[in-house]
Formats: sequence, structure tokens, C-alpha cells
Amino acid sequence: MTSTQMTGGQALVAALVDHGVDVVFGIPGTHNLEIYKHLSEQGVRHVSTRHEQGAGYAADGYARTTGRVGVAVVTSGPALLNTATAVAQAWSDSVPVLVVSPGLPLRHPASGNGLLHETRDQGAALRAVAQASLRATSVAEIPTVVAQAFALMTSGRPRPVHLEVPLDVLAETGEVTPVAPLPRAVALPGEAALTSAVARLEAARRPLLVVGGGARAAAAEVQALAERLRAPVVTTTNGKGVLAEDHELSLGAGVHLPAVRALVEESDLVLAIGTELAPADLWFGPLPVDGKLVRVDVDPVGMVTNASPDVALLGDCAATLGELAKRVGHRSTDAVDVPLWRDRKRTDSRREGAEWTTLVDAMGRVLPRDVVLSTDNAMACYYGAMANVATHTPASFLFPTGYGTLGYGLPAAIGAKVGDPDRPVVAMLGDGGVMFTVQELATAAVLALPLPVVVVDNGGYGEIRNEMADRDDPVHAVDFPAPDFAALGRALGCHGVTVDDPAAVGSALEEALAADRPTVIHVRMPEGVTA
Ligand SMILES: Cc1ncc(C[n+]2csc(CCOP(=O)(O)OP(=O)(O)O)c2C)c(N)n1
Repeated sequence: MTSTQMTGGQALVAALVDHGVDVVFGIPGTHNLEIYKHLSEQGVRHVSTRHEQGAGYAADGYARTTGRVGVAVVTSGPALLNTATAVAQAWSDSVPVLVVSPGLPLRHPASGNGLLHETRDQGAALRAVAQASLRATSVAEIPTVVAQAFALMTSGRPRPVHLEVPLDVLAETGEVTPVAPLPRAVALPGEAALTSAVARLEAARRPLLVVGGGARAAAAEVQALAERLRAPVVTTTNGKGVLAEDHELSLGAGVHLPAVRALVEESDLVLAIGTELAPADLWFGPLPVDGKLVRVDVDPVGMVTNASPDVALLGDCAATLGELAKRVGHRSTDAVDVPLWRDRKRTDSRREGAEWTTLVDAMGRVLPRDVVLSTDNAMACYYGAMANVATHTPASFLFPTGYGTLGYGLPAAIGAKVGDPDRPVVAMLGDGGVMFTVQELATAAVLALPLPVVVVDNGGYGEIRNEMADRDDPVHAVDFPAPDFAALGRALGCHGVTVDDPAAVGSALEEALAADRPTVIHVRMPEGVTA
């Protein structure tokens, strides 16, 4: 490859472009101007968010739905630390997010000198929440470090990475030789493990597939294997939609529900694919998988987390399932009575979501089949929508599963919509959670995204209110009079409507999906408003 004289900022942007980056989310500042200059010059689209945490979540929503790396460009110190929660969220849900920032100059005094945005060790702060924090120490090194960052994010288990370039290196000029993106390594399990798994799958009379977010890129293979085995498929929250939820073998999402536990007990083999079997999904304790667990995972560490497999298929989910589907014979009849278990699970999920079923049923009736529902850590989302609204494609239900951070849903929806403007995207948040990133309504308005933002108002922090009451604690710090969310939306450039009957949300949603800009749909829950 030929080398060229470039500034650090120019080299950084050129290396991102070489890795297929054509859009970034972020906020400019004094220290990252040398990056910004070259974004526009090199044709990279920049989406301005109103807070760096929003940029991180948007990059996450973009990455989950497109399957590409989501990139946030921020400035140093406070701006970078503002992304830290989003980076931790991406880490816990295995999402490839790259956060790029300036760093302190190479010869910055060890004890500090009061430089603007000076942070004692911002790399260490990000290292605590990301897979890695990389630092380029010369202009010439930049293409290599970018290639390494992408390799870390895209081979094996996807996870977020921070990359910093010192302020002086951004401005310096040096000789730069491009580094081509590394080929993605596709790991396959060894022959012995595959043979042993095939023998078990063929011998099983009642196999069950439990599918997680790690199988997002393995939808066709999950379906092919389930159909060969005639086995039911249940998913975690992040796996929701990997098998279309109207497929005859789908039981939908919600591994914590009692019916799923009962089915696992009755199954003689559980094939867990790309899932941590994590407490954040299982809620009421581990699944009873002892003695019958075959696990497919690309991460050797994750392979033994929460449950030890009887057969460990260490490899890429799609490639490994492809191998299994090739080798196992066809079963002619269903191994398990799927409609019966679907009914049992539905009874559970409707009981659990009873307070929200009117609302989520009304939503479910009008949501397009290929919708992305981007949600938040609110009861209407995890008790209501997760197991009671069907979605049919991988990464069609965005939820801050592992880290449970409030404020995720709105900016993640923006990222998903930027990633695929033709795809219908709906954001859904609680009245508490939406206030954590509410300023991103302005971002969506500037972009004129036809994005419905459903705000479910139960007068404050409902879940926490319930927990305090359950513990017989004094109930305080949880009840808030909601702002007029429709007016707030209008003030920030959106449409805004108020819905007092949750059953009436459908027509508001249909109108919002066809609108010329975002619409805040403020749903005032009849029972929940206490202040
Ligand atoms: C960033 C962050 N801060 C605090 C919490 C703790 N927390 C969990 S649920 C919740 C209340 C959320 O209220 P709302 O979004 O209105 O949903 P609801 O519980 O009413 O359904 C809080 C404060 C959290 N999950 N994330």
C-alpha cells in the first residue's frame, strides 16, 4: 500500500472509512475538531446528538439492527465519560460500539497542569467498562490501532472498544500507510464435540432450543435446525425475533416465565445458543438444565457462565448451527406439543403483563411486521411488550437487558432508524426513563425521523414504588407529576399527542409512523397516575 502524509485526525478518519464507516454519532468540541474537519471532507455522515450518552446508545441501536460496528465520536474528558454508561450497556449486551476520542497530549505532565478536560486517566475509566481502551501514540500507528479495534469488536464475542488519539498526535503530520480490515475469523467447534452433540440431538425425544442475542446473525441456521429437529424455540430478550414469532415452532421470548421452566424440566436436551443464561434474563433463578445442556457459544469464558454444558460447542453460532443442521437427520413429527406450550406460556405472560396488555395489544395490532421496537427499563416494556408483542426479525426488540440503564430506548431507536431509514422503528419508554435522555427528541426532530415515541406514564418510578411497598419501606422519592410530554415533544420540534385510554394508542401510532417527524405519544395509564 502506498503511504501518504496526513494529520492524525485525517489518518483516523481515513482508517474508519477503510473499515466501512459511513456514519458516526457524536458531539464536536475544541479537542476533536481535527477529527471533525476530516469527517465532512471524507464524506462520513455525522449525526449530532444532544448528549454523549445519547451518541453511545444511538451507536448501540445502529449496531444491533445493522450488524455493523456503531461509532460514536466525542471529545475528551467529560464528553467521553458521558458515554461510559452506554459503553457499559453495550458491553453487557455484547454490542460492537466504537467510541473515538482525543486523549491527553503525549508529554502531558504526570501530575496534571489544568488542561481543559484533563482527566486523570480516561483510558482507565473506559477500560473498566469497555473490552479495551486503545491509544495510538503516533500518526503512523493510527491505521494499525483502528484495524486492531475492529478486529477486537468483530471477531469472537462482539464488544465495545474505546480508541483515543492524543491531542498533539491528532494535529501532527506523519507518514501513513493504510491497513486493510482483517478478515473475520469464523471459529468452528472440534470434530469430537460436533459428533457428540449430533448424537445427543438425534437421541433426544424432547429437545428445546434456547436462543440468545449471540444468535442474531444466525437466524436462518436456527430456523433450519429447529425444523430438522421439530423442536420448539424460546428466546431471551436479546434473542427475540431470531426465529419469527409467528413460526410454528416459536414460543416467543421470555425465558423467565414459569411455563418455560416447566418445559425445560420436561425436555431431555436443551440446546442453548449464544446466551449467557443470565440472571438479567432468568429473573427467578437458573434454568434446570443439569445433565442435558448442549451449549453453542463463541466465547470460551461465556461457555461456562451460569451453567456448565455437557457438550460445549465453542464456535461461531451461524457456522456451528449450519454444521449441526447438515449432520442431524430429519424428525418427521413435532418432538414437543408446541401449541400447548405456547398457550401455557401465553397464559403466564398475560398474567404477568395484565396491567399493560390493553396497551401492548393495541400497539401489537398496528405494528408493521418488520418493526424495530426500541424499549427501556420500564414495566410496560419488560412485563408488557417483551413477551406479549410479537416481533419477527433478529434485533427487532432493543432493550437494555444486561445493564438495565434508563434512557436507552429513545436514542437507540434513533440509531436504528439512521441505520435503516426504510424500516419502521418505534420507541417505548416509561415516564421516568424517558427523562434520562429526553433531549434526544430534538435530535430525532432535526433528522425528521417518522419515529413514534410512546411514553407510558404511571406517575413516576413505578417499579421502585412497588419494591418499596413490597418491603414495607416508606414509599418516597418515586412519585412525580409528569410533564406535559406532548407539549415537551412539540417544544423540541416533534408532534405531540396525549392518549388517556391505552386502547386508543393504535390510531395515534399509525399516524405517527406516517408522520413527517417524530411524535411523542403520551399515554396516561388510568390506574398508575398517583401524583
Ligand atoms: C440509569 C439508571 N438509574 C436508576 C435505575 C433504577 N431504576 C430501575 S427502574 C426505575 C424506575 C423507572 O421508571 P419508569 O421509566 O417510569 O418505568 P416504571 O418503573 O414506572 O415502569 C429506576 C429508577 C436504573 N435502572 N437506571
